[in-house]
Amino acid sequence: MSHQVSASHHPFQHGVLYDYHRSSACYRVRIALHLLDIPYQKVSVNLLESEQTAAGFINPMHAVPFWQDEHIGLSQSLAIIEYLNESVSEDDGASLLPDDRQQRAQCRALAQIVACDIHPLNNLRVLKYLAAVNASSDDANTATSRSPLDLTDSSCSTNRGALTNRSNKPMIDRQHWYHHWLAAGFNAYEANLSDTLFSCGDVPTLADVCLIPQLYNARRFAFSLDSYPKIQAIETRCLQLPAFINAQPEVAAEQSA
Ligand SMILES: N[C@@H](CCC(=O)N[C@@H](CS)C(=O)NCC(=O)O)C(=O)O
Repeated sequence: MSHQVSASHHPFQHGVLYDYHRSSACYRVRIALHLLDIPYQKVSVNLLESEQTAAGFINPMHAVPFWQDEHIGLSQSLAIIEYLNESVSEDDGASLLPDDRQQRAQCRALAQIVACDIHPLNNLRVLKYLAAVNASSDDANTATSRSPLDLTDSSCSTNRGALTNRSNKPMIDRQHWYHHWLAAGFNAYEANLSDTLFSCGDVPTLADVCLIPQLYNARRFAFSLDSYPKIQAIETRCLQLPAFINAQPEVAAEQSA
């Protein structure tokens, strides 16, 4: 499997990625674009300023990434990556998926551990919703208000790791929640790995494209990766490759500045 694509065979004239540098779903697409050597332009969408929620935003799901080219407008990172992959593979045989059918299925399964079983549960709107539910159960009793993102409220007390509000109702702690779903997913991911250089063989694939951004998020939330030696070894290898380095949030932020 090769990731080299000749410059004359780019499948799109006008590929545009609606992107936020810290979004891990966008980070996946940026890695894939670099691995497939597809040139593109970016439209920055600032999630912290809720630009994705604007009426008429290009993605009715109000999320990034979103891909637009002369043929299609497309949401969902995995759909975008498979579309990009197929568009390039048709011309050059480069692929982010293994040739072997069983390995291909296994690769998609690993990618979906991250994209379906970890990420959606730890997404910004889910964390905001948790915070709002916590706040409303407290506010109903105390008539205080707080930011929907503030889950470390001083009015919470801990009881064997569980948080309660002033009226002793259980609250969900953001860090606990985040770590719980990371551990569930990474435990399964690690258990599925064999002794190959990358997640599915000896070249990077769709699985690695999903894994690396999730590891970036895990570190942001102070999640220990000590229990995952194979995952860590794969991360080290990926982060030596230009396609992964150039897609990193810090690099993407500089490019957008
Ligand atoms: N399943 C979607 C998830 C897209 C998604 O939720 N993106 C996040 C950033 S990683 C987002 O835009 N969140 C905005 C929000 O939650 O308000 C995908 O894989 O593209």
